[in-house]
Amino acid sequence: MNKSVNIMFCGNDKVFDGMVIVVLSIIKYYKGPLNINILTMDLTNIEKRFKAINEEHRELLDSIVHSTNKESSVTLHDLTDIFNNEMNSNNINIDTHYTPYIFLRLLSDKVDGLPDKLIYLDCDLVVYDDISQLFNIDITNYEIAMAKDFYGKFFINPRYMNSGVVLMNMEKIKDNQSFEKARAMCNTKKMLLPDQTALNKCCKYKLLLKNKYNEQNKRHKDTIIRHYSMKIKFFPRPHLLNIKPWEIERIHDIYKIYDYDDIFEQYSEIKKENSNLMQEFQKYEGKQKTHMLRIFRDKITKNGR
Ligand SMILES: [Mn+2]
Repeated sequence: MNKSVNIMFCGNDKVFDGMVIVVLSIIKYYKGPLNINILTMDLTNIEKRFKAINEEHRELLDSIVHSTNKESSVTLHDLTDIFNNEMNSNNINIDTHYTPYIFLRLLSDKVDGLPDKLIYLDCDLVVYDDISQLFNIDITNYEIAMAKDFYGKFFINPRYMNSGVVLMNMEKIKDNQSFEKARAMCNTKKMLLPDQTALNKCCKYKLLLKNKYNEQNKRHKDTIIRHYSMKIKFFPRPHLLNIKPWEIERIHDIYKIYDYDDIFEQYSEIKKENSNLMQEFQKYEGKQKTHMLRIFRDKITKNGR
């Protein structure tokens, strides 16, 4: 049996479309076994739309990865109880522009059955080359490995890293109690980008990844992962642009990106056949966008923070 590439996704059913696109783009280039772990939770008691990823979603992803490798697997982990115990009741960052699902990956040290080494991936990215290149990077002596944050390196600090792609060494993370510290920080300190800032601050041994593993601006020749995170545009006036990889028309019309149309085709086919599991409207960016614009303006006019 080949060594598998271990992947972790986090979220609710709203990001499932993104997960499908990430997985389709991974198996386009990597044909070996994948061990995919999804961390999810049901928070419908907080908001109706906070629904967990369910067994049917898992089966669909499972059938997708099996199309290229029979040894691949998809496992669902329900963290509702763990989250409620660790972060819900006394978390001062809970009621912000972000959903509580951003905290899931900070709970991964509490989950039984996760592999010791894994790649956490956001659901708003597209893989353009063999993912095992990232997985095989040696992080024996580090807790995590991340690439720089495209805007954070200007606005926050030059070493500020983006948490959309994180190669994790779970053993080291547990030994150093890094995520425990990160959770405590999120529960007690008001932060603009809580989960990402906590990861940056509470993990002591971080390896800096090359930008090609988490390219947030545009695809270059060597780009392995393109992360479609929010963009700041200056013309005709400063504004934010948040186009996600599953928004086919906007990706085409605004970004003029056509280089994963084959993935779109597969995605649309899957969506047609599984409309009950996929999203009709995926845009829940309103609050987040307003918040980010405020951070951005504050930084520029220097009256923020
Ligand atoms: Mn992202």
